[in-house]
Amino acid sequence: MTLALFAHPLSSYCQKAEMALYENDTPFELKMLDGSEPVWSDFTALWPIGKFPIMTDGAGEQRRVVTEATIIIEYLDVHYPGATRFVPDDREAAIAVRQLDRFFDNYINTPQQRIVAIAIGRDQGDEAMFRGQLETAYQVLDRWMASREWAAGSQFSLADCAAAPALLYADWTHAIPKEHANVWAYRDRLLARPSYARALDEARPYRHMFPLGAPEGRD
Ligand SMILES: N[C@@H](CCC(=O)N[C@@H](CS)C(=O)NCC(=O)O)C(=O)O
Repeated sequence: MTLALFAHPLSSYCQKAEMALYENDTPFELKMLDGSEPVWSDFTALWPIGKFPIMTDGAGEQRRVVTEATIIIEYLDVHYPGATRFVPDDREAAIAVRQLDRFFDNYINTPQQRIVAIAIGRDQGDEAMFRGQLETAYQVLDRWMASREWAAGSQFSLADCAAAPALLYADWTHAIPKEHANVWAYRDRLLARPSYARALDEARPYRHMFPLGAPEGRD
Protein backbone atom coordinates (compact mmCIF):
# COMPACT_ATOMS: atom_id res chain seq x y z
CA MET A 1 0.00 0.00 0.00
CA THR A 2 1.46 3.32 -1.01
CA LEU A 3 -0.70 5.86 0.87
CA ALA A 4 -0.57 6.25 4.64
CA LEU A 5 -2.71 8.68 6.62
CA PHE A 6 -1.41 9.76 10.02
CA ALA A 7 -4.65 10.54 11.78
CA HIS A 8 -6.98 10.07 14.71
CA PRO A 9 -10.63 9.17 13.97
CA LEU A 10 -12.05 11.81 16.33
CA SER A 11 -10.22 14.70 14.67
CA SER A 12 -12.30 16.90 12.41
CA TYR A 13 -9.52 17.57 9.93
CA CYS A 14 -8.71 13.85 9.80
CA GLN A 15 -12.37 13.09 9.07
CA LYS A 16 -12.20 15.62 6.25
CA ALA A 17 -9.33 13.71 4.59
CA GLU A 18 -10.85 10.30 5.37
CA MET A 19 -14.12 11.33 3.74
CA ALA A 20 -12.25 12.02 0.49
CA LEU A 21 -10.40 8.71 0.69
CA TYR A 22 -13.65 6.82 1.33
CA GLU A 23 -15.48 8.64 -1.49
CA ASN A 24 -13.37 6.83 -4.06
CA ASP A 25 -12.48 3.74 -2.02
CA THR A 26 -8.85 4.80 -2.25
CA PRO A 27 -6.72 2.27 -0.36
CA PHE A 28 -4.60 3.65 2.46
CA GLU A 29 -2.99 2.57 5.68
CA LEU A 30 -4.15 4.35 8.82
CA LYS A 31 -1.24 5.32 11.04
CA MET A 32 -3.14 5.84 14.25
CA LEU A 33 -2.05 8.91 16.19
CA ASP A 34 -2.96 7.71 19.66
CA GLY A 35 0.49 8.40 21.09
CA SER A 36 1.79 4.90 20.46
CA GLU A 37 5.19 4.26 18.97
CA PRO A 38 6.77 4.15 16.47
CA VAL A 39 3.98 6.02 14.69
CA TRP A 40 4.14 9.08 16.92
CA SER A 41 7.90 9.57 16.49
CA ASP A 42 7.59 9.01 12.76
CA PHE A 43 4.85 11.66 12.62
CA THR A 44 6.70 14.29 14.64
CA ALA A 45 9.86 13.74 12.60
CA LEU A 46 7.95 14.13 9.36
CA TRP A 47 5.91 17.14 10.51
CA PRO A 48 7.29 18.95 13.56
CA ILE A 49 4.43 21.46 13.25
CA GLY A 50 2.41 18.67 14.88
CA LYS A 51 -0.95 19.29 13.22
CA PHE A 52 -2.74 16.30 11.76
CA PRO A 53 -3.66 14.71 9.44
CA ILE A 54 -0.67 14.28 7.19
CA MET A 55 -0.47 11.78 4.37
CA THR A 56 2.57 10.04 2.95
CA ASP A 57 2.85 8.51 -0.49
CA GLY A 58 5.52 5.93 -1.24
CA ALA A 59 8.35 4.65 0.91
CA GLY A 60 11.99 5.28 1.78
CA GLU A 61 13.77 8.08 0.00
CA GLN A 62 10.81 8.46 -2.34
CA ARG A 63 8.27 8.98 0.44
CA ARG A 64 6.38 12.18 -0.20
CA VAL A 65 4.77 14.03 2.70
CA VAL A 66 1.52 15.91 2.10
CA THR A 67 0.30 18.22 4.87
CA GLU A 68 -3.02 20.04 5.47
CA ALA A 69 -6.34 18.28 4.93
CA THR A 70 -7.23 20.47 1.95
CA ILE A 71 -3.94 19.76 0.22
CA ILE A 72 -4.28 16.03 0.91
CA ILE A 73 -7.60 16.12 -0.94
CA GLU A 74 -6.12 18.17 -3.78
CA TYR A 75 -3.31 15.61 -3.98
CA LEU A 76 -5.76 12.71 -4.13
CA ASP A 77 -7.66 14.46 -6.91
CA VAL A 78 -4.47 14.81 -8.97
CA HIS A 79 -2.71 11.51 -8.24
CA TYR A 80 -5.53 9.11 -7.28
CA PRO A 81 -8.59 10.37 -9.17
CA GLY A 82 -11.82 8.46 -8.85
CA ALA A 83 -15.49 8.80 -9.69
CA THR A 84 -15.83 11.71 -7.24
CA ARG A 85 -13.73 14.67 -8.34
CA PHE A 86 -13.01 17.10 -5.53
CA VAL A 87 -11.87 20.21 -7.44
CA PRO A 88 -13.22 21.03 -10.91
CA ASP A 89 -10.70 21.16 -13.75
CA ASP A 90 -12.27 24.43 -14.79
CA ARG A 91 -10.30 27.06 -12.88
CA GLU A 92 -13.23 29.44 -12.56
CA ALA A 93 -15.48 26.70 -11.12
CA ALA A 94 -12.63 25.71 -8.79
CA ILE A 95 -12.63 29.18 -7.23
CA ALA A 96 -16.08 28.59 -5.69
CA VAL A 97 -15.00 25.21 -4.32
CA ARG A 98 -11.83 26.59 -2.74
CA GLN A 99 -13.70 29.63 -1.41
CA LEU A 100 -16.19 27.39 0.40
CA ASP A 101 -13.41 25.11 1.66
CA ARG A 102 -11.78 28.16 3.27
CA PHE A 103 -15.13 29.24 4.70
CA PHE A 104 -15.66 25.95 6.54
CA ASP A 105 -12.08 25.77 7.83
CA ASN A 106 -11.65 29.41 8.80
CA TYR A 107 -15.09 30.50 9.95
CA ILE A 108 -16.67 27.31 11.29
CA ASN A 109 -13.96 24.82 12.21
CA THR A 110 -11.52 27.39 13.60
CA PRO A 111 -13.90 29.13 16.06
CA GLN A 112 -15.27 25.71 17.03
CA GLN A 113 -11.78 24.43 17.83
CA ARG A 114 -10.92 27.60 19.73
CA ILE A 115 -14.02 27.32 21.94
CA VAL A 116 -13.02 23.74 22.80
CA ALA A 117 -9.42 24.82 23.43
CA ILE A 118 -10.63 27.58 25.79
CA ALA A 119 -12.78 25.02 27.64
CA ILE A 120 -9.76 22.80 28.31
CA GLY A 121 -7.45 25.70 29.21
CA ARG A 122 -5.27 25.55 26.10
CA ASP A 123 -6.42 28.91 24.74
CA GLN A 124 -6.90 32.24 26.49
CA GLY A 125 -9.07 33.65 23.68
CA ASP A 126 -12.43 35.39 23.84
CA GLU A 127 -15.05 32.62 23.88
CA ALA A 128 -17.97 35.02 23.31
CA MET A 129 -16.27 36.36 20.20
CA PHE A 130 -15.82 32.87 18.75
CA ARG A 131 -19.45 32.00 19.53
CA GLY A 132 -20.45 35.20 17.74
CA GLN A 133 -18.35 34.20 14.73
CA LEU A 134 -20.18 30.86 14.57
CA GLU A 135 -23.56 32.61 14.76
CA THR A 136 -22.57 34.83 11.84
CA ALA A 137 -21.19 31.91 9.84
CA TYR A 138 -24.40 29.92 10.37
CA GLN A 139 -26.44 32.86 9.04
CA VAL A 140 -24.22 33.23 5.99
CA LEU A 141 -24.33 29.50 5.30
CA ASP A 142 -28.10 29.33 5.69
CA ARG A 143 -28.53 31.94 2.96
CA TRP A 144 -25.91 30.23 0.82
CA MET A 145 -27.50 26.78 1.08
CA ALA A 146 -31.02 27.98 0.20
CA SER A 147 -30.29 27.26 -3.46
CA ARG A 148 -27.68 24.51 -3.26
CA GLU A 149 -27.54 20.79 -2.69
CA TRP A 150 -23.80 20.76 -2.04
CA ALA A 151 -21.67 23.69 -0.89
CA ALA A 152 -20.46 24.77 -4.30
CA GLY A 153 -23.59 23.80 -6.24
CA SER A 154 -24.95 20.53 -7.56
CA GLN A 155 -21.59 18.69 -7.52
CA PHE A 156 -20.12 17.23 -4.34
CA SER A 157 -16.60 18.62 -3.81
CA LEU A 158 -13.66 19.35 -1.55
CA ALA A 159 -15.82 21.98 0.17
CA ASP A 160 -18.28 19.31 1.33
CA CYS A 161 -15.43 17.26 2.83
CA ALA A 162 -14.55 20.38 4.83
CA ALA A 163 -18.17 21.01 5.75
CA ALA A 164 -19.12 17.61 7.17
CA PRO A 165 -16.88 17.47 10.26
CA ALA A 166 -16.99 21.25 10.68
CA LEU A 167 -20.79 21.23 10.98
CA LEU A 168 -20.84 18.08 13.10
CA TYR A 169 -18.62 19.55 15.78
CA ALA A 170 -19.77 23.16 15.45
CA ASP A 171 -23.29 22.09 16.36
CA TRP A 172 -22.02 20.12 19.34
CA THR A 173 -20.03 23.16 20.47
CA HIS A 174 -22.45 25.99 19.69
CA ALA A 175 -25.84 24.63 18.63
CA ILE A 176 -26.98 25.53 15.14
CA PRO A 177 -30.29 27.39 15.60
CA LYS A 178 -33.29 25.38 14.42
CA GLU A 179 -34.46 28.25 12.21
CA HIS A 180 -31.44 27.71 9.96
CA ALA A 181 -33.33 24.97 8.13
CA ASN A 182 -31.02 25.07 5.11
CA VAL A 183 -27.97 24.46 7.28
CA TRP A 184 -29.72 21.62 9.06
CA ALA A 185 -30.82 19.99 5.80
CA TYR A 186 -27.28 20.28 4.45
CA ARG A 187 -25.75 18.88 7.65
CA ASP A 188 -28.19 15.95 7.45
CA ARG A 189 -27.18 15.28 3.82
CA LEU A 190 -23.51 15.33 4.76
CA LEU A 191 -23.95 12.98 7.71
CA ALA A 192 -25.91 10.56 5.51
CA ARG A 193 -23.26 10.53 2.79
CA PRO A 194 -21.72 7.00 3.01
CA SER A 195 -18.13 8.31 2.98
CA TYR A 196 -18.76 10.55 5.98
CA ALA A 197 -21.03 8.07 7.76
CA ARG A 198 -18.09 5.66 7.68
CA ALA A 199 -15.66 8.20 9.14
CA LEU A 200 -18.23 9.10 11.76
CA ASP A 201 -18.80 5.46 12.74
CA GLU A 202 -15.06 4.95 13.13
CA ALA A 203 -14.97 7.90 15.52
CA ARG A 204 -17.81 6.66 17.75
CA PRO A 205 -15.59 4.60 20.09
CA TYR A 206 -13.64 7.78 20.88
CA ARG A 207 -16.55 10.16 21.45
CA HIS A 208 -16.08 10.17 25.19
CA MET A 209 -12.83 12.05 24.49
CA PHE A 210 -14.67 15.08 23.04
CA PRO A 211 -14.10 17.64 25.81
CA LEU A 212 -17.55 19.26 25.74
CA GLY A 213 -19.41 15.94 25.59
CA ALA A 214 -21.16 14.54 22.52
CA PRO A 215 -24.87 15.44 22.69
CA GLU A 216 -27.41 12.68 22.11
CA GLY A 217 -29.21 12.53 18.78
CA ARG A 218 -27.27 15.22 16.95
CA ASP A 219 -25.48 12.87 14.57
N1 LIG B 1 -4.62 23.51 9.08
C1 LIG B 1 -4.65 22.11 9.48
C2 LIG B 1 -5.36 22.02 10.82
C3 LIG B 1 -5.29 20.63 11.40
C4 LIG B 1 -5.67 20.60 12.86
O1 LIG B 1 -5.98 21.62 13.49
N2 LIG B 1 -5.64 19.40 13.40
C5 LIG B 1 -5.91 19.21 14.82
C6 LIG B 1 -6.77 17.96 15.01
S1 LIG B 1 -8.39 18.20 14.31
C7 LIG B 1 -4.61 19.01 15.54
O2 LIG B 1 -3.61 18.73 14.92
N3 LIG B 1 -4.61 19.15 16.85
C8 LIG B 1 -3.43 18.89 17.65
C9 LIG B 1 -2.79 20.12 18.16
O3 LIG B 1 -3.23 21.24 17.82
O4 LIG B 1 -1.83 19.96 18.90
C10 LIG B 1 -5.36 21.27 8.40
O5 LIG B 1 -6.17 21.87 7.66
O6 LIG B 1 -5.11 20.08 8.26
